[in-house]
Amino acid sequence: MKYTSIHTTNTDGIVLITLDRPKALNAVNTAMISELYHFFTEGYQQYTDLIGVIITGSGEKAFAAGADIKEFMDVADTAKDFLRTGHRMFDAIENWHKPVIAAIHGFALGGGCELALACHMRVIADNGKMSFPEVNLGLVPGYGGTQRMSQLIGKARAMELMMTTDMLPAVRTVELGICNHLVPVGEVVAKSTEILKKIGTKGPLAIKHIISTVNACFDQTKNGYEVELDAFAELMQTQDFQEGVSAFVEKRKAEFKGE
Ligand code: DAK
Repeated sequence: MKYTSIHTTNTDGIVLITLDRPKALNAVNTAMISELYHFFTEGYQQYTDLIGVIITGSGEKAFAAGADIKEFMDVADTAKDFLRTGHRMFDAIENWHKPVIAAIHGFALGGGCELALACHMRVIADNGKMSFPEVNLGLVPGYGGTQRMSQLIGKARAMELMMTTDMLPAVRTVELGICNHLVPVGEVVAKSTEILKKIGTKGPLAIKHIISTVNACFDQTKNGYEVELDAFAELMQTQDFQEGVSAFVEKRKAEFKGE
């Protein structure tokens, strides 16, 4: 698939996905949704030794200023199908087997905020701002934002944020636990890369199961404790576990193969 709304670059197993619609402040349109879905389900397979992915926005003003308002005016009759296609993409990111970090500068609004929330972690620049403006348009967040934001900050704060459309400054997003780190403008990708490089020294199968077990905590169809038991038992059968223990005993760095 040829990407037109995003572009990707790979540096030492860390793929940087740049949302590439700077003239529209990287508003999330249908093409961007299908390209991101393609990347996280098929496109990534072209890269070997992948450690993780960083998603960022092009231009200086925004990570993404929402779903593309001009586009979704035309889809009122098929809104549910439209949203389900979006959900499928956001879920693919949330449940991806390797870490995904949103590197946020400027506006992360509405659907752009929801995209950041679907990632496993968030690094925000000091000019970053997050908000849900949907009620200004007579809507609710539709790409999982009501759920993921409530999971992160709790019911009362999520209610206020979505009802008032207050714009959260970067420092507040970190205080509330939405973003992991606050860094100067221009350093979001570097900080995200630093985190992924550290994760890249760990057992990849264990990292995959950290994602699935932590996600199970927020999945009402799953018993997270059972998911954890299964993950632990499975990991004990792996060569990575043997390698981790041997490296500890031999006082050397482990070299994990993801097997
Ligand atoms: N969609 C489309 N274009 C956008 C956009 C957006 N969300 N945000 C900005 N742009 C475009 C502007 O129209 C403008 O384009 P031109 O006029 O130059 O052609 C260009 O980006 C630059 O924007 P501004 O000139 O407005 O820049 P400023 O610095 O003055 O203002 C701003 C920046 C972020 C405060 C402002 O652009 C703004 O308020 N943007 C809209 C924010 C917003 O309300 N976002 C949408 C949230 S609601 C659905 C599925 C999902 C959703 C809805 C329905 N269905 C399946 C039906 C989700 C909805 C949302 O995300």
